[in-house]
Amino acid sequence: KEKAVVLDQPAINRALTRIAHEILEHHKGVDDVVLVGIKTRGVPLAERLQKKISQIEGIKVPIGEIDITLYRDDLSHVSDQAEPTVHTTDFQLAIDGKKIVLVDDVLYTGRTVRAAMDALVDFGRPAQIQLAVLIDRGHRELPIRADYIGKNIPTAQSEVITVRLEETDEKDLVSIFQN
Ligand code: 3GP
Ligand code: 5GP
Ligand code: MG
Repeated sequence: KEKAVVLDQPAINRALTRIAHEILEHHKGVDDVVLVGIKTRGVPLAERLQKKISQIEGIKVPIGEIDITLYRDDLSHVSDQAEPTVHTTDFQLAIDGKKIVLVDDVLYTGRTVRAAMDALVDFGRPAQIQLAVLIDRGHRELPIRADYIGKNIPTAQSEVITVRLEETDEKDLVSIFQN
């Protein structure tokens, strides 16, 4: 059951604009910055950040994607299930010495991000890995945190955040559901 809208389309857009500025400010530009979206919805979010950074700075940063498959058949018992593992990666990107910003829609236990970091360090030796998420819903099970956050939403474990994006779901809307 849908309980509340957390971010509407303008709010999502403003959060991503802010994050684009924060990335530029932190890195003092875009030198060696690479955006890597975690499938599925991290990918369009990374593309939107790439577009915003290019509108602000006039430079198109490289972008990659990574597919973490969750071997979890019941999403409501996420943390009881097996570890997420890397499914496929299309890494034509050179990541040695790069400052990678992983991009995902929701940060929860941190296990997906851990798997993504494992995959990245298998590919090369990035200078730095940061994390940008649209929503941090809490309940971390690993010592992982995001560097750039659209919105912190304290949730109950039984709640689920639904992220809909125009690219995948026809409209931009983040809401909170109670199973
Ligand atoms: P995403 O691929 O865009 O990230 O995990 C697969 C999909 O299921 C995710 O889409 C995510 O949006 C959705 N999902 C909704 N609730 C949960 C949840 O509690 N855990 C996980 N792992 N995924 C969830
Ligand atoms: P974690 O590995 O941190 O537990 O979960 C991160 C991944 O699971 C994210 O890619 C995200 O898509 C998905 N996820 C976890 N919880 C939720 C949630 O409440 N809503 C949505 N939409 N995705 C979630
Ligand atoms: Mg995701």
